[in-house]
Amino acid sequence: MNITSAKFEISNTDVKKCPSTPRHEYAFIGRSNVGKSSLINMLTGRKGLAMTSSTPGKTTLINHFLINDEWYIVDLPGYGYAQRGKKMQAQIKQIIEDYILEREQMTCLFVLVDSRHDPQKIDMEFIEWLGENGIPFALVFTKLDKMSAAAAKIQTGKYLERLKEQWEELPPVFYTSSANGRGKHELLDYIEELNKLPLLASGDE
Ligand SMILES: Nc1nc2c(ncn2[C@@H]2O[C@H](COP(=O)(O)OP(=O)(O)OP(=O)(O)O)[C@@H](O)[C@H]2O)c(=O)[nH]1
Ligand SMILES: [Mg+2]
Repeated sequence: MNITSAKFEISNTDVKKCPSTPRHEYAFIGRSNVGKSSLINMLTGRKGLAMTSSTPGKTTLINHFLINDEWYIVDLPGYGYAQRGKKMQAQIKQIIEDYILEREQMTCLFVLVDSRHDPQKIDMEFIEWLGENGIPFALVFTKLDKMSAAAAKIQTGKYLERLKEQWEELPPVFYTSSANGRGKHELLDYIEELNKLPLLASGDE
């Protein structure tokens, strides 16, 4: 699939105020600084669409982008950024959880993990929580340009092994780099397939 148009639509802290038009929607989540906003820019081919920063904690709102006048990409705040302070962390956690649990038109949640790191407790617990709540998700390894192919195979392999301890079947897995475009076509093709499915949300379509 090609992306021919990508427009910022709205930012929210409240899931109830998110766009009500029934469209397929794909959200990007993961620890702060994992590369969510960068991946959205890479996928859409628009560098400044989602705001990125080398300092963690940049995205603090639910951001909707309308793609090809047809479906949404959603940039979410990252989780697990301790420097935010307890109150702000709790607020962000609430925003994320409400969005994930209440947003019926969210067809798939892409969970990003930094390919350089060993499996992190916070990611494993988050993924377990998704399972408990029946949330459809896929796993996206980011920043693959930062390591050799051999090292990447070992690191990402460790993650998948850990997941197999929790899950009988692994979710779809994508290997990406926002720096060199790796994984773009695979991700967009996956979304294209999901877009063909009937939207489960409100029956008023
Ligand atoms: N080399 C490399 N750097 C990346 C990649 N993706 C993101 N980065 C860098 O990682 C930093 C964080 O990227 P963001 O896209 O802002 O991360 P985020 O997950 O949206 O972060 P928050 O909004 O703070 O939760 C930036 O300095 C990016 O340039 C990648 O694939 N390769
Ligand atoms: Mg961000």
